[in-house]
Amino acid sequence: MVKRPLVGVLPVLVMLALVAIPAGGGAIPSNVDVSQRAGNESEEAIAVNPTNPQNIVVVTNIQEGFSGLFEGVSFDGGQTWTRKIIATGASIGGGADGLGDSCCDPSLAFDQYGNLFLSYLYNLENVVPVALSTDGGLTFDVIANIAKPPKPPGTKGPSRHGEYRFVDQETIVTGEGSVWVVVNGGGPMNATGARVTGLGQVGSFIPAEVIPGTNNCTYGDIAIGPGGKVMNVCTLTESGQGGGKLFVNVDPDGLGPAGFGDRMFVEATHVGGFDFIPAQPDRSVDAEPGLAWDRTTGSHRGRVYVVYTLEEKNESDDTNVYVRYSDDDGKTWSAPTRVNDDTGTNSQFMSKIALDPTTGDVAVVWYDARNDLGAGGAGDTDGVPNDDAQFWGAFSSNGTTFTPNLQISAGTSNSQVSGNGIDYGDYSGLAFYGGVAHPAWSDNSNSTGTNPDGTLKKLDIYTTAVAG
Ligand SMILES: [Ca+2]
Ligand SMILES: [Ca+2]
Ligand SMILES: [Ca+2]
Ligand SMILES: [Ca+2]
Repeated sequence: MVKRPLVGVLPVLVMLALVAIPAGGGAIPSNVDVSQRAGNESEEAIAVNPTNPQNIVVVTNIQEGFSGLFEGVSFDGGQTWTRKIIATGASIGGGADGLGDSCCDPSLAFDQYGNLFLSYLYNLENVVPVALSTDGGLTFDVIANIAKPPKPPGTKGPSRHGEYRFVDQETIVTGEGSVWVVVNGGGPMNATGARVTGLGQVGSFIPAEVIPGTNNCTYGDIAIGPGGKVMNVCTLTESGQGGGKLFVNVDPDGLGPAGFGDRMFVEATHVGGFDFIPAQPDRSVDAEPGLAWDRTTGSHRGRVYVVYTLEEKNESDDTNVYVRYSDDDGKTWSAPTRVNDDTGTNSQFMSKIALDPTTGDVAVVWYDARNDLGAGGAGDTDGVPNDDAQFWGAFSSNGTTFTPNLQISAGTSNSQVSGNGIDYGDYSGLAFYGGVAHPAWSDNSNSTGTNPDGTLKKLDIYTTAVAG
């Protein structure tokens, strides 16, 4: 997310140790440094190939000039990674890989056929690329550039004020034989999708739809439900340190002729579009809502989960991670369940949710400052309270009860000393398949001893495997 106007080989021990650790067992799972590169990496997307769960792909921002994206590809379940920089062209279609010029905001999704979709923001152009890989992330081709939706002649549709002055905050998802992209079109949110019938078999994207009532509603997510219906979530407003109202809209027939319906209110989070907390002092956080929709044949088929950050008292910096769910396509929502189980008042932020399509279970991960009391020790790098973060997570089979929280990162990070300018960025990454969660986060602890500029406290991208 741009949030305008602001504008190797691993040691044998690690290879042997990257075995999924059951949640709640108290042990911290073995961390792997995916990027191992000088400079800062942040804003990480991660996806697991359902046709070969040993195939995992990570794409992230790189700091220098926001020109190019880091990509890591693994074919051994995340133990070892090939690493490269992609999308370093000067304009659309440019560069050795044809991915053009990139700024940031990568989003990734594998589908049931093994197609890997990548979306990101160009540096210059106000369209959104969709790139497809049919070889597990080794190579990509841009198959579409999503443009401003056509204006229906003679109709008075949803407000489109300022549309496509810029594009921001795109997200790509798959499911039910479709791929969908949602993007902040400079005013309202826009969404489009395409039919997918097999590996490399992707139809044309439908003309982008304007999602009603979403002017200045952004930093959201999109999910595909049973039968191909689609839900968007976003947060109002896109600026400030308060507000942060969450709304969802549903397109009931997905790629069919019906558009998105009216927005439905979910929650007031007290987290504005740029809400500063000690652990994100340069970038701030937003409520960062995320969706996961159960398309399994299990007992909660049709249940859609939303995760978000809520600040208990506005400007208290006591942010917490909550989950609610809906069994009626967003019309009504369950009572909120607080996921983080600490007893203090420090910050939890930038959560991510993912649903395992083989079980219907959900995983939630987030950055967590619970162990930074400013008193030294493992959770505090500098004697200042609540400004250092670890990465934590929990699992649930129903959205109401969660496992005891699991510390995922072995180390403790301080985003500001990285000099990244955007701290850990705007989001974290999570994939969940076959009973194993694969989180991805920005980390400058150098707990693995593999960060080439770890002594300078630059950020690398870390991952691990956690059995849910
Ligand atoms: Ca606030
Ligand atoms: Ca808290
Ligand atoms: Ca501290
Ligand atoms: Ca680095």
